[in-house]
Amino acid sequence: MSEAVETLEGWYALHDFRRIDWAHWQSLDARARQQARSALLDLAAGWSRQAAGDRGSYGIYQVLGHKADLLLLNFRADPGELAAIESELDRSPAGALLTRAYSYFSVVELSKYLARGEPNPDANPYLKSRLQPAVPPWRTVCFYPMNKRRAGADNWYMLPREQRRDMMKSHGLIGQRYHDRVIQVITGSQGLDDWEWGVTLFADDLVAIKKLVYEMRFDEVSARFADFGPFYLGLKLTPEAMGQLLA
Ligand code: 76R
Repeated sequence: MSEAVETLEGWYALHDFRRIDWAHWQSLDARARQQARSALLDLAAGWSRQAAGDRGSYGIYQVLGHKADLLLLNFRADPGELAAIESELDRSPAGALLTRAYSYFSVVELSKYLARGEPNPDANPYLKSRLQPAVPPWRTVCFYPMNKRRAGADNWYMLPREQRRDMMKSHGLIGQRYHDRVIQVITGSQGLDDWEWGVTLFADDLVAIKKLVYEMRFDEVSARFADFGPFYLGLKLTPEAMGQLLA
């Protein structure tokens, strides 16, 4: 058996993709629309207070295309807080308008392939900021789930650890060149959701995301060992702009 890589876990993540039920919205009068809008703004104000107190972070995005209308992204220390976020929304006056399109539950993960020494998040502010990520104010987000392949000779999990580490090093070097333009948050979901990892990429310019993902396709870790799920692309909304969608 080859040796598993140790991982560090941080905040839990819920990527909650919602569809706006426009038929239902059409059937509401102005007062009911207003109620739904202010319920949603109240919820977002609560998320914003958590973020201001470093007890979590959040981002709201308008999703392009048919797969969803909104992405409500929340990071929290406890999965119960994420469960509460879901049910508060569902029970609020906005709940009936926002049906579920997709969701992904995972936990921020750093692997120790490239770590030197024994990482200690309490003594290392950089590590802490990676494990408890702030959502950047950047315009675009891209989310997709992925697996590492287990097929014949291309079985990631049967490779010796050193070989995996060398490949991850090459992966990291490509990524590093996008350091100023793309922030990646890798969340692990082994045993938690349908895929093994969630990939969340933030950038101001979505072309930077496209170029990074394309370049990585040629790198062995992705070219030989990665299988990808659906891709979701979102543009950042202020809570007010989200509310405006329902006004
Ligand atoms: O965390 C670090 O910065 C150290 C180096 C590093 C690791 C360990 C790193 C860097 N990644 C790591 C782990 Mn990554 N990453 C992806 C994808 O679309 C694709 O081809 C793959 C999706 C992208 C785009 C990306 C970007 N990375 C991982 C893991 C866990 C694997 C495991 O443990 O087996 C996955 C699934 C994954 C996937 N990676 C970077 C980036 C970028 C941009 C960086 C550089 C970060 C920086 O230096 O700022």
